[in-house]
Amino acid sequence: GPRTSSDGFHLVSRAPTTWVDATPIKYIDTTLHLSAEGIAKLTICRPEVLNAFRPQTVLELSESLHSARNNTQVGVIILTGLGDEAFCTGGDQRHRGSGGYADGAEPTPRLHVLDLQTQMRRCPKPIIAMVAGYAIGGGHILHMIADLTIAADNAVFGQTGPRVGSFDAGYGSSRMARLVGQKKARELWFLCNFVPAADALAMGLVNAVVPTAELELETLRWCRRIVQHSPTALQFLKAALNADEDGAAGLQELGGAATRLFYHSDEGKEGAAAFLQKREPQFRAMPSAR
Ligand code: S0N
Repeated sequence: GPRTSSDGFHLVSRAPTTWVDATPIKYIDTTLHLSAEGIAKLTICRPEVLNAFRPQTVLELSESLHSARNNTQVGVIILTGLGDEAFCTGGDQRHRGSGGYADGAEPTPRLHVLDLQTQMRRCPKPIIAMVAGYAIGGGHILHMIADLTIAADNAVFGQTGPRVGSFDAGYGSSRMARLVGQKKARELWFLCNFVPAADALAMGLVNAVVPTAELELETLRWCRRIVQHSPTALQFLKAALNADEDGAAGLQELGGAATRLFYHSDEGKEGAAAFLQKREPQFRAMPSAR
């Protein structure tokens, strides 16, 4: 008969984890949870607007992502929305004015979420979008930028830009075309039709679809698998896969990761040591791969 799977993924636990609430006291729109298993979870908590984001929401997500990145115990980051109705429905249209989004705390309106997109893309740790319900507009783009997406069977994906007088001509366009191809990307943007979970899976827009009640358990299984793996290998793979799309910025990311590794080598250390000791570096005496 056919060989059974030998990658061992079926053996990885789908048990619940114990979340510790690490949300800073000042947060009002989002939460941050940590698990001792090396997992961070960022949750948008605005179910009354289907988890649409306002500037405050984006600011909090950005701070949490920064803190999860800096936390050496964290190996993988989940981004999600509170409840089963929505992952995120994009920019809160009540906060949209001329020139962007504002909630009174900013000198001038702008598109805060673009900074978050870049930060997610540059985060050296894998980010998993855990999507139940709507992933629409700017929320759909956040899921596309996440490294992986696990969807509940009630998930719905799509853009509304042309319907509400908006568009994302950055990652929201280029990333989508890479994921689903130019024809489908143009269909999603031009027609603003929504895609149900099963179709999203067939299009390559998501990695897996599971019953809504099992969404977090299955996502945890993927997280547990990832945290078993070499963080440096994962960082380089993310940077390499980004570099193919991100031009000079992508090369900077990949190159920076390489430089960081080089600093650990005898040859790298010799340069700094020689400078500080005011002597000529002895690079040729160092073991090297050449
Ligand atoms: C998701 C939809 C289709 C769900 O419809 P449904 O099931 O009928 O529910 P509703 O009754 O419509 O929603 C329940 C309550 O939630 C509120 N709500 C939902 N989405 C938003 C939102 N985005 N902003 C504010 N409120 C929202 C509803 O109003 C309702 O509240 P009540 O009961 O009080 O009336 C449907 O809700 C829908 O179509 N939502 C709007 C989706 C949308 O258009 N999102 C914005 C799209 N644009 C972006 O996200 C751009 C993001 C961005 O920042 C950006 C990035 C790059 C470049 C440009 C931009 C840019 O903004 O221009």
